[in-house]
Amino acid sequence: HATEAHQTDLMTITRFVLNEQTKRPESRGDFTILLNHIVLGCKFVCSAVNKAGLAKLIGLAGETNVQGEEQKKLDVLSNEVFIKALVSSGRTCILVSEEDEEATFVEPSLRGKYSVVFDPLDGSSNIDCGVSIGTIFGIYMLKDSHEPTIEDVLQPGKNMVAAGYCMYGSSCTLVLSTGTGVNGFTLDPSLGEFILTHPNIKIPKKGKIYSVNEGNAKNWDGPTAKYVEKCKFPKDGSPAKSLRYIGSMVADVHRTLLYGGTFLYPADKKSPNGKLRVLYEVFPMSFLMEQAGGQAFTGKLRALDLVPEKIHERSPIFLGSYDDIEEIKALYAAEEKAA
Ligand code: P6P
Repeated sequence: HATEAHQTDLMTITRFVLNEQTKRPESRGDFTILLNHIVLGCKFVCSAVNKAGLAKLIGLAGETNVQGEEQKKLDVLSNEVFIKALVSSGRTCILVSEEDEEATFVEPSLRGKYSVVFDPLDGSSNIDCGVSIGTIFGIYMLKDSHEPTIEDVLQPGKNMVAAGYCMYGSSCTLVLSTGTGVNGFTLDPSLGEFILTHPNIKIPKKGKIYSVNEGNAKNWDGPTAKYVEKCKFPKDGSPAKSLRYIGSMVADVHRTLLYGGTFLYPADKKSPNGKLRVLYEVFPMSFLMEQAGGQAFTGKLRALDLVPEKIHERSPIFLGSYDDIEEIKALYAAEEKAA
């Protein structure tokens, strides 16, 4: 009967979130409406990315497609779709996108109580070789109704009410947390619905994989170098870890969430704040990691405690299995003490 139930009792992402939200007395359905518009954006991007292989159809900026239309790069196109979907939801007030230098302040007639920070197509440089890429998003709720200012999105990640990513790979998987655990949904193209496929995701306490761009090794600081050395040449006789690095954050983080281990984008001499952006890469992934029982650390503090000063600022990030990140924190603490 279980399979029958599955076939007829479809747990779509909308139904799942509605169930969660109705448990909150103050909920008026706004979040569910907002999420539905984010899901619409993800469905569009999934379809466009899958077609991207037919380059002539999608083309790249500056090229024209078979209809002779000027084609936009996929990340520009995706950004426009998300901005329009979020504004038209009538539930947002400030939008921060990796693609836009300035934040978007929604006009008063369409203004709602949520701010959304997002990277519409992270890792888009990997499209041409078919590597999985993704949309990453985080959601803040405005405390009370006041004229929104940029300060309303320069909040620590721990104030986010929800975060998630959608990975465009062999299948289209949306992983979401609204603060009560992490759940994964897979797009069923025949229904056009995201169906619950990964309920209550928990990251293994320890992992056998580390994920970092070893090409930056010459620029790493002491603790990072020591941690990677320990992964490759363990002193306690345990087996060496495997290195898995895809170079697309959503894909590397999704594997880490499901299989365990660590994902690092450390600071280095060339980039003292690392490469990944605080608001729409570090915070959402750190939120998910903590909700799944893992940790996220910047080398100095808990990632979600960071208070951003600029909407595109960067931070080093070490995230993954709880015990593995404890090891990294101990190495940084030891360096702190020795200093
Ligand atoms: P590197 C992709 O360009 C990205 O922003 C993330 O998705 C990814 O984790 C990182 O950069 C890869 O950076 O320097 O290792 O190529």
